[in-house]
Amino acid sequence: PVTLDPARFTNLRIDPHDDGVWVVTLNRPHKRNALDIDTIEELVDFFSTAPRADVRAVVLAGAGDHFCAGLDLIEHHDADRSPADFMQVCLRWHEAFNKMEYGGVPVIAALQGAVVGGGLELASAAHIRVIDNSAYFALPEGQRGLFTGGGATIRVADLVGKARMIDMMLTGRVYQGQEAVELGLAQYRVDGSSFDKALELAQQAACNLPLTNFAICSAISHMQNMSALDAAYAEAVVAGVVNTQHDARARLAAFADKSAARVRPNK
Ligand code: 1HE
Repeated sequence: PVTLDPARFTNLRIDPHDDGVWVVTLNRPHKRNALDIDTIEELVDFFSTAPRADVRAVVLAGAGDHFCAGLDLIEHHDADRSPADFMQVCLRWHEAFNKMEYGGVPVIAALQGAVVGGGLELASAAHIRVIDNSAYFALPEGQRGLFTGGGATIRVADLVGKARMIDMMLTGRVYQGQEAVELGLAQYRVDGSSFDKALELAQQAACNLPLTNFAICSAISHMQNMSALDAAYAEAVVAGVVNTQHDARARLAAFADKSAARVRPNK
């Protein structure tokens, strides 16, 4: 494995736990965790390295009352970028978020307060999203004279559907609470702390075999981009590798000798 030294990160706070869960916290609460270039580069660094650094699952959180306010509008304003410059910025966002979604390490987003614009683009690249009662989702780009550039046209449209995404951008519509769960913006909503729930889910995911999680957190996303015929072929290849892995033998043996837990309905 390669080393992933928490000390090399500034805008992210990186906190490895003994069980292989790493907590990655956007740490510019005074700027509502707006995504400037340096933060994006740290996300690229972390999520490019994590799959090779024994990171078994990630909780992605935001410090303070808001998860993330999206693109750093002040940096963008001050930089007065050319079209080509901003295209390059967007390509770095895509690099970071693609490494998250396709990297093979489960990423659980713990959301509170504003999850807006690029903040929603970031959250939608996670594999599971958990909200508390303060969380709200929006795409205010339309009102700011901007357009999404961090993958929302793919991932947010995928979560809520094209028509809802267009409405969110045209009218600034905000989704929160149970409605956000029903739309698929989040999979869990808790009355208490979204961080605690996200950590619990990450700990559960970290108990799976890493190769299995790699398949779940990369193959399914890749397959969505394929024709059904190619996806079925790729599924067979992935299952060929994953379902014959040496480390799975003990789990299968435990099922065979009846010592493994059975799947039961919720109480
Ligand atoms: C920021 C940003 C930001 C806050 N860039 N600095 N995103 C948006 O349009 C969301 C813009 N932000 C907001 O609507 C609000 O700030 C919040 C709802 C997130 C939080 O409200 P509030 O009242 O708690 O904070 P605030 O007073 O608005 O902001 C506190 C500070 O954070 C203030 O800085 P200060 O130095 O004056 O104290 C704000 O300037 C700063 N701040 N949000 C920079 N976004 C690849 S394309 C992606 C396209 C987009 O993401 S467009 C952005 C959409």
